Amino acid sequence: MNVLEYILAKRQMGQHMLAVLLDPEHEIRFRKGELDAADLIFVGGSTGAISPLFIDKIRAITHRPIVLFPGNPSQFSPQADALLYLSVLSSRNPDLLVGRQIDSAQVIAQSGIEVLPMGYILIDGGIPTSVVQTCQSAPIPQDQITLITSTALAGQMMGKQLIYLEAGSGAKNPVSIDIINAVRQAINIPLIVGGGITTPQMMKDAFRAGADIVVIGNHFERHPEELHLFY
Ligand code: 1GP
Repeated sequence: MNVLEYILAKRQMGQHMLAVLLDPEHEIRFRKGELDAADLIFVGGSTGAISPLFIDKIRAITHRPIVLFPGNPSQFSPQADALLYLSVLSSRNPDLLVGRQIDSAQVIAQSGIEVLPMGYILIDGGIPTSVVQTCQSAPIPQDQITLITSTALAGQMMGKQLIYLEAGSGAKNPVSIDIINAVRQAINIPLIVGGGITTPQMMKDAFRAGADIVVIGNHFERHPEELHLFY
């Protein structure tokens, strides 16, 4: 079963998924088996390269699928199980919409890695997050729900297989319940939500509003021992 089939199968069974985001520039603080409490392991989100050794280290401690979530085209490692092949749909910068994808297309295709086409929508998280700086693209204000919903819907109609609503790592304001709700009503592909989620209740609220996958990075970097509390 590939990663998309795994996600769709869980979704069909009505199961929500927790993705733990690991930064390749930081030490992995989880012990063997602990990450199995999550459903997916995302790797990336910073500027640092992703070494094969980093993927090997994760594999040594968990059987969960390892999915690349690159901050730039150099964050690629064929050792992972799949790649979130993202297009920043909230941007009007052609480089983020299609340019970087073209630059990395040949290498990715030749690697044979599973590619997951994903519409990535930056939403204002209340503080200047690194993802906004990396993308150099303004996030959509949280009150522009119609624009956010239309952007997600356009992504689905363009053939994306996943939509990611991103408030940015360490966001003060996570993506609101109203936004998740509205986007859920509009699309029928898996919906990922992340940025600033730090408690089991916040995760559950996002699931209840319609998120299929919640991504948590910062909180588990500080408190890896709390992962089991989220299930
Ligand atoms: C960032 O959405 C992810 O890309 C996770 O954000 O680090 O705030 O959990 P946090």
